[in-house]
Amino acid sequence: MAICDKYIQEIKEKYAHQPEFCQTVEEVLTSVEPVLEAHPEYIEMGIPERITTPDRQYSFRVTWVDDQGKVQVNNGYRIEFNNALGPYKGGLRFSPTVYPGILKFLGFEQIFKNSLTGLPIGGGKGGADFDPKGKSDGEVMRFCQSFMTELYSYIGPDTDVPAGDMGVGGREIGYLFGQYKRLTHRYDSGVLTGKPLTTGGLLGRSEATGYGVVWFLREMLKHNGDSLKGKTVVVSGYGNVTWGTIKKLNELGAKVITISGSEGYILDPDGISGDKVDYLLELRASNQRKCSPYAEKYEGAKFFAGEKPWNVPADIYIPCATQNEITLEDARNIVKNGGKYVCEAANMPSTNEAIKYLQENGIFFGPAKAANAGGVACSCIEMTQGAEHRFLKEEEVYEELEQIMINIHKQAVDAADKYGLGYNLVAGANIAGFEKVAEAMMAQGLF
Ligand code: 2IT
Repeated sequence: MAICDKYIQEIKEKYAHQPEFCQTVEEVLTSVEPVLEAHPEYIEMGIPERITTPDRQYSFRVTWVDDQGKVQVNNGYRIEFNNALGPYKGGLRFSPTVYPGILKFLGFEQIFKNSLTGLPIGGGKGGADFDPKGKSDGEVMRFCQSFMTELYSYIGPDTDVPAGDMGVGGREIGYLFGQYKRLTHRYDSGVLTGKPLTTGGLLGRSEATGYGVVWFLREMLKHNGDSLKGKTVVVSGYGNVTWGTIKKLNELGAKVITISGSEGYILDPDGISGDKVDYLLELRASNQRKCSPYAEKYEGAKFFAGEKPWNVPADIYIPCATQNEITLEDARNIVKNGGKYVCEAANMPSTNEAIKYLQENGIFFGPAKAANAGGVACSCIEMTQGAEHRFLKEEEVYEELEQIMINIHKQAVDAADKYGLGYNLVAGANIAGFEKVAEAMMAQGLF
């Protein structure tokens, strides 16, 4: 029996009520099996148990008043998962789907993603079961202020540094930062990242995740003697990550033909380029969680209600929306339709069965924790900018980001090679991310 099986089994029994967390633990521990075999001292020092258990988890009530004067109550959380490499770092998600299992899966993934960036950041995640859909600006501000009132004593530029995730963008981070400042009387620029540009934000942070994904994808293609020029791409989502991804794909000569929302997907055979790309920002700002208005605005585009875009034939597929949006059935469609590459931009958008099927059927697969690490990498650059009390130029940011993405791809390739696993970026990314954290944990004694 493989060493990792025992740990995976224990987690599955103990956390059966948190299936997303069990899913990511299974993926990571299965990948690092050869590392555990080579390092019995990791087992002796309890690395598998300790790395799968958060350092600490905060949960708090968030009380606020809506526009009708009615009292509203939500649940807020911050999970500080592992700080072996640096302060806890990871986004906040505001969505009615948020519960501790979602944040534990995101926090666990974040440990290895942050490790892969090569920057000194640990892993954490937080959020609330607040639904931004249809909320007024005032309601969002009052919610953020109340959320920060509960959170501020746990975070700090060298302790724990939240950022955005689904439902949390520059506007929300601005309100959260304003309240942190009110409560502490400190302009701790490095306490939050993804700040508005007027408030210590980093030029290029909004584009960072999407640009990073495409630079990572370009490395995958290069490795296989291929290029993005003339490739047809199916992407999902319509938010910030989708927007940045499409912008960079267009720049590098690929053609993007889909976006999606929770209510269906858009097929635009002419390609989503020019002002259509900026229209995505409008869609997102409307807070309606819908992509269908795109088809009303642009001739030739068609809306498919209640469907996902994975049955549309293309060379490359980039899930940018949410967890588990590519199931085994979707993976079968991708293979059947002649797809060659799947590169994950959202966190854990593919089920483990889907990943396995895609890899077994010759699809080159780029896992999220490697491919979408550009966002958090730029967050760390934003922390540095804050600490240095200056502003970086956009070119400086992009130059560093591009290099980070090239390095992440190389680390994953090398790690898989070291254990004789071939071009397996899933195993390689998990191994490279894990090794650094495990070594730091060994160096720091029991915690
Ligand atoms: O999933 C992610 O990497 C993020 N939401 C960004 C985290 C961050 O701290 O910038």
